[in-house]
Amino acid sequence: MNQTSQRLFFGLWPSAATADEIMAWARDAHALCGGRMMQAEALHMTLAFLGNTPEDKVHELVQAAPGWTVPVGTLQLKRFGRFAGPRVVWAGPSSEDGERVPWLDDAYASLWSHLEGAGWERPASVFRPHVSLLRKAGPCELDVLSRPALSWTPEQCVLVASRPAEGGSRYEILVRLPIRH
Ligand code: 2AM
Repeated sequence: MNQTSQRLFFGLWPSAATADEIMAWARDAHALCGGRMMQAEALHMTLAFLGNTPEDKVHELVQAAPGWTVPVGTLQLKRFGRFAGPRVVWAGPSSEDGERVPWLDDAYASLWSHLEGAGWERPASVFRPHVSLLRKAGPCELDVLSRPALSWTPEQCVLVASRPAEGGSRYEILVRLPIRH
């Protein structure tokens, strides 16, 4: 196929072991809310969504991103949440600073300052870190769900192409960025 653009995003990717742990959250949420459960290998936390990107820009990013170091720490997934519009149910982090996790905000800012240097525009919307668990979920009262905090130190920050596939999207990792603990 002669592609003219690719749908891109940057995200933090869990190891297979952490993804298995996150799937326990997805199963709890699915029992309550229904919808379509994410597959373990597709779980991630989006840091920057770029959307449809022309091939020349994809090429530029693939060349530049291996030189961008992203600071990474440990986060605690502690809460379930829901985006009503896209009907997504997610797992989200908390810290002593409430819902903000300082190193995650730093990782977001660091990645976006690299992207701005490459001509991309930082979104005006607030960064709401989350790992999507369900899509097309029904309305549900998430307060009844609780799980022990799940500790996650992301091993990878990656540039990913999202391709349409049966039953959802298929994600292909294009670049692994260096991380700094
Ligand atoms: P999600 O992180 O809430 O699941 C690839 O599509 C990834 O980018 C998904 O993880 C998705 O949402 C996120 N994404 C899709 N469309 C988006 C948009 N318009 N703004 C921000 N993130 C988006």
